Amino acid sequence: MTETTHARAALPPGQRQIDFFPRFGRRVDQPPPTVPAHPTVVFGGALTAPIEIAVDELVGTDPRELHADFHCVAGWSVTGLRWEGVAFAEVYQRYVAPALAPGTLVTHVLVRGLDGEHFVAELGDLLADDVLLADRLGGRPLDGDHGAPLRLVNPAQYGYANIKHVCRIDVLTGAPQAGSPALADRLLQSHPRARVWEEERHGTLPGWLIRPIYRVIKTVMLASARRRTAGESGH
Ligand SMILES: Nc1nc2c(c(=O)[nH]1)N[C@H]1C(S)=C(S)[C@@H](COP(=O)(O)O)O[C@H]1N2
Ligand SMILES: [Mo]
Repeated sequence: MTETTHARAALPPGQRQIDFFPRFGRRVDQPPPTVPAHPTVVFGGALTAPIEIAVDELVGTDPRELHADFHCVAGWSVTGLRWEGVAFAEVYQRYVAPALAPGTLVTHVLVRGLDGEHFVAELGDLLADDVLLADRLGGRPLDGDHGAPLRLVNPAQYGYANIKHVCRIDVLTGAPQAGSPALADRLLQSHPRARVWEEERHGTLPGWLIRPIYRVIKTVMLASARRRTAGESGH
């Protein structure tokens, strides 16, 4: 079992603990994506050829357990989640590294979900010991709310880096060119590293400065997440 390397008494700066794990994120207005009968992950980018691996095979028969807190950039945290899955570093060593042409220097990793959400992380941030591709939460298979069939779990990074419904992982030899984002995306711009203990909430503004805007979003979105949860358990 792995405890998160950032197991500390307090929460990261600007975070408040909540007592349930909401379905959250930019796509909450849509239902969770349909999971294929035999889900796979395609690895591509700087590989000599893309490879497709079944989720079951990726996770294997000896899953790793990770106890960790989860921190959303909007300011809520849940503590003591129990994930099971495979270490990202293990997947990288087993499948990705052998498929690279000699001399290829991977710097970044683009992780994509079935709903189209994605995040580009630095490779080093994903090779940490407590980064998992998880297929189970709280002793049960991941449900649609929290990222079925497989999600990235990196407790050191804000929720938006913890891509759900993972279906594709591209390794890159440089940071992708930033496009020209829409105004809303510029306002709530992600940080390339998104480390929670450094409060890297935002790409250009200091984390504490953007807190009030996120606090409003958190209040509104958590209220509807709570209503949805209550509605479901009422049946
Ligand atoms: N595929 C996908 N992954 C995603 C998101 C999303 O909308 N789609 N939202 C992100 C954000 S902003 C957060 S806070 C967490 C929320 O995870 P949860 O729904 O399990 O609480 O998922 C992250 N990963
Ligand atoms: Mo988030």
